[in-house]
Amino acid sequence: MSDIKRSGLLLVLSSPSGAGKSSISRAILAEDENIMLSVSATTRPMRESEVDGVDYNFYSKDKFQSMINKNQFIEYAKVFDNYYGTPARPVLDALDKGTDVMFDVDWQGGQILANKFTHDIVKIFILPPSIAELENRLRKRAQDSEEIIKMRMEKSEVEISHWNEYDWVIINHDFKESVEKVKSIIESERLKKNRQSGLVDFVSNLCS
Ligand SMILES: Nc1nc2c(ncn2[C@@H]2O[C@H](COP(=O)(O)OP(=O)(O)O)[C@@H](O)[C@H]2O)c(=O)[nH]1
Ligand SMILES: [Mg+2]
Repeated sequence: MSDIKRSGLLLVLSSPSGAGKSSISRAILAEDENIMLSVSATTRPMRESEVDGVDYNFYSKDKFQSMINKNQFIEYAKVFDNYYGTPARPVLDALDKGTDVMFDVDWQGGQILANKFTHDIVKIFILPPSIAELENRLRKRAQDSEEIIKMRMEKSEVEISHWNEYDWVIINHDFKESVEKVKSIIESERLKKNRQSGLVDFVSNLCS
């Protein structure tokens, strides 16, 4: 009776490009074995630093479209000029086993996931300390052309405008501090009473 498993949490992390979200999520994933990353599919070209199947599944537009047709995405969106989507199967399997799943998706993905998984969703938004700092980080990364950096900066404003749809907001002044903050959010969310399986039995044993 007491080992009814809770289903996993959906940890949605959004931010404008260059706010530090990817580094933060990587640090959390490396430390916590009960969290897996939802590896998205995308039609955008692979960056030099990326690994196919690890950072994204890099697909052609045709392959992506055929997955849409077969209903294989939980959500997908057009971001910049490319498609990004969350493959359903790995996510549903993990949640079923009680594994928490982290999502690096934009505000559109966040909205759809929140509508589909009302109870188990945790939405976290990462803000840059300033717009100048955001542009700095995009340039330092030196992975994108000037034209793409400009477009990303314009899109950043749209992404930032959705901050209020999130449960938790972190201003990323300091990488290590931000990682600690995300960790404490996850710990707190796991401690919510209706997410602690076996609590009723535990308490009734305690008092019998
Ligand atoms: N809706 C949705 N957005 C995604 C997905 N995967 C990535 N994104 C978002 O697409 C945007 C662009 O991602 P990317 O091209 O990797 O550039 P980045 O901004 O440097 O991380 C980011 O806001 C990601 O969070 C997905 O599966 N669904
Ligand atoms: Mg990213």
